[in-house]
Amino acid sequence: MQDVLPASRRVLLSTVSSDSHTWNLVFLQLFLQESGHEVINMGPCVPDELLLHTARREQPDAIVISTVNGHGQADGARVARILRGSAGTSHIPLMIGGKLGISGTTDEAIAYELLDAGFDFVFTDDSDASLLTDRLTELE
Ligand code: B12
Repeated sequence: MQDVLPASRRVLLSTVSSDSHTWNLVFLQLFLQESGHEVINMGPCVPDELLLHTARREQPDAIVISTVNGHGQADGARVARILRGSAGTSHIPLMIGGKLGISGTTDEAIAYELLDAGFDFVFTDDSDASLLTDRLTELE
């Protein structure tokens, strides 16, 4: 019997404009690449406009945003609305994860706010990273 390999996705990996943390991005890049996905890593402190233009140009299979400085709640919601409201990016699956708020705890209310702003999937800090690869593999 032949093994069925999971689908390989082209992922645009970013953080939000205020967030200078970098090792979360390095971790996710390596994790996704080792899971068979292609990653375009935009690095820290990505301005909304740069993310918008890069997503429009690259047409990735998914945009994954990692944020840990606590401002993902506000910055993530803002950039989701921009990506969702723009021709050329509104159709791209959008995910966010990390430490989403400033309280340091898992806040379900923040997750719902981010879903409401336009994210397809929200991963809280205690989410198993394998859930991310599951969601990527399941994309149409
Ligand atoms: C190193 C560090 C810094 C360095 C960053 C250097 C760099 N270039 O990366 C410096 C000193 C610059 C820094 C600054 C700040 N930091 Co800092 N920092 C840290 C520290 C000590 C380690 C972060 C790290 O590298 N972890 C290793 C990586 C691999 O793990 P991770 O970031 O936790 O990510 C994991 C998960 O969150 C998850 N994950 C992350 N993203 C995603 C996305 C998806 C989709 C999924 C599925 C999972 C996922 O997977 C990762 C691996 O398990 C943490 C405390 C800690 N011990 O975690 C604080 C911490 C992240 N920092 C914090 C804060 C508050 C700040 C500052 C605001 C401090 C200040 N007042 O200036 C600034 C913000 C700067 C900015 N503009 O963003 C807080 C955030 C609090 C919160 N969100 O509740 C923390 C948690 C410290 C604390 N306990 O208060 N920081």
